[in-house]
Amino acid sequence: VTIAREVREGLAARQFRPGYQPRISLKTGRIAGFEALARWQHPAKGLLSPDYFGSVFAEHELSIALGEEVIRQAAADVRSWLDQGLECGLVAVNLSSADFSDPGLAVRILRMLEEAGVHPACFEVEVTETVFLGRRTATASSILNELHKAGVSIALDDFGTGFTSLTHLKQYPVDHIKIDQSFVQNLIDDRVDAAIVTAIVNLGHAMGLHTTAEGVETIEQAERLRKAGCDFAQGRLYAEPRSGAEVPRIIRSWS
Ligand code: G
Ligand code: G
Ligand code: MN
Ligand code: NA
Repeated sequence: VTIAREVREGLAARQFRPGYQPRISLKTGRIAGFEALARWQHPAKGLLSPDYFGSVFAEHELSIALGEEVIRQAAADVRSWLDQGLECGLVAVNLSSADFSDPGLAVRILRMLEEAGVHPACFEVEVTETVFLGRRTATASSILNELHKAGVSIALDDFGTGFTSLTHLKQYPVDHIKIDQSFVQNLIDDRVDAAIVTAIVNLGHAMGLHTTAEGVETIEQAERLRKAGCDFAQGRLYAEPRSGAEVPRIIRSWS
């Protein structure tokens, strides 16, 4: 069986769900939000991450179907947390370039949020700069503008790697920069990585954007990031991605 076929079957059997990883404010030490990451509760293979099935994010039809499953569940979860009086902050979902092959992507996302009774301002979409390359940049631009106008926050994911061009920060409605974990990993020992992180944080602030450091694993890294002025941190130091059922406990322990 190909992975695409397996994923299709898993989707039909409702085996996919979001894993939520908290994002913590380095200023207050409180929860600022969560990133929803697709997870597969496989009947035979256990809990699988995109290491196993992530290749389908490059396939238009399947990435869209999987994204829809994650967004729908995330929206329902947010509604239920808010109903319990829990402040979950901004909940982010990831979009791949393939998702932008659908010109109706923004309308579809906004409809899912509306159906769940969740305000768009509770949501964020994370995109990497690959969506700004290739033939469909005009479509990507209008989709992001549509989402942004409705109140959805736009995050640039994996910032600083691959296709970074500062022009993207001018051309697209970006609210939030997520500093790639590769710069965070050796932040303490590598002066170049430390300089890059500081430069990204300063650039973000000069433009009025929020900054999050990803892949934060140690207290030393978090402390260095806080001193550099980085707003938020995400990583194993705080929590691995967890099921929706575990989120209320995470919110309570960080508030
Ligand atoms: O936890 P981690 O292994 O989940 O994530 C691996 C990669 O998969 C990340 O780059 C993340 O952006 C991507 N990813 C996770 N969930 C989704 C999703 O629902 N849609 C898309 N397009 N990408 C996702
Ligand atoms: O969407 P994005 O490409 O940013 O996906 C983030 C990835 O980082 C996911 O695969 C997630 O599981 C992973 N991750 C989360 N916390 C940590 C961490 O502390 N260290 C490392 N190396 N990876 C992490
Ligand atoms: Mn991400
Ligand atoms: Na990232």
